Amino acid sequence: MSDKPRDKIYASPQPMIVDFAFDEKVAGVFPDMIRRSVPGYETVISLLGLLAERYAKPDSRIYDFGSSLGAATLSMRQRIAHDSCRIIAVDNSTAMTERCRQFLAQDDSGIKDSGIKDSGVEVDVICADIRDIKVEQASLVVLNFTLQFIPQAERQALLDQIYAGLLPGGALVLSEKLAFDNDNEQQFQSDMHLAFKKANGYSELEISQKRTALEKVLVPDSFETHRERLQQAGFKEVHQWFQCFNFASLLAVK
Ligand code: GEK
Repeated sequence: MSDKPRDKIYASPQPMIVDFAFDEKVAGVFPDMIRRSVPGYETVISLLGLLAERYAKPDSRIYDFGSSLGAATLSMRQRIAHDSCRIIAVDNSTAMTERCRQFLAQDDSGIKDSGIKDSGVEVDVICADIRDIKVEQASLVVLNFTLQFIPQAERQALLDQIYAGLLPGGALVLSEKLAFDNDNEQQFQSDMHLAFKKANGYSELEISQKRTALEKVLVPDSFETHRERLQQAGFKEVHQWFQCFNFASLLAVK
């Protein structure tokens, strides 16, 4: 059982379903919501720390785009060995960035008290649209379940500008909900995602109301589309390092 506030946002019938937004209500229950909705989320978060340990270079920047409450930032900060690195966590929801700053402040003391690691990696939390941020001197950029919220027509330009700001050998982690071209696979993966949400205590009503709210907001692409975009941006290596049902994570290296 989790001690996090429980997500009941879509638990009662809503007269009109409005488009999903990362507002105060969502930010308040976000850790519970994402854990119960995205299969493999906690594994991806913890393994991001290992990827950061491998790719973060001294005197470089690490960008966490669509940072929400800073789970990916925290995981990376705990594993990055170079104090001269700086993490730039960016989200355009004020509800998320305000809470993110509080979580980071709490984590700071937690690390020092436990004596696990006194991380000197500084974090800037910025409330902005990731499309307006110029990526510079980056050894690692993380888009952990964020690109899916950017209009499809703007995804290539964002990846191009991330590529331009990465150092040679730098990496992009791209985690996304996937769509599948094969109808049978699409059916299987969606069925399993539905089973996952039900097993985590979401009712049919909650699942269906949230699906309607997300319909125009979260638009998934196929693995092939992601790979083509990354290659077009210039990435020379693209690896899929994680998949759990219809959620996957790719690593692209410059
Ligand atoms: C995690 N990465 O816990 N500019 C900035 N932020 C944006 C934009 C944008 N244009 N569009 C959406 N967001 C996190 C989880 S959640 C995924 C990422 C999910 C932000 C949005 O405000 C939200 O906080 C985040 O992207 C997506 O590892 O909820 O499924």
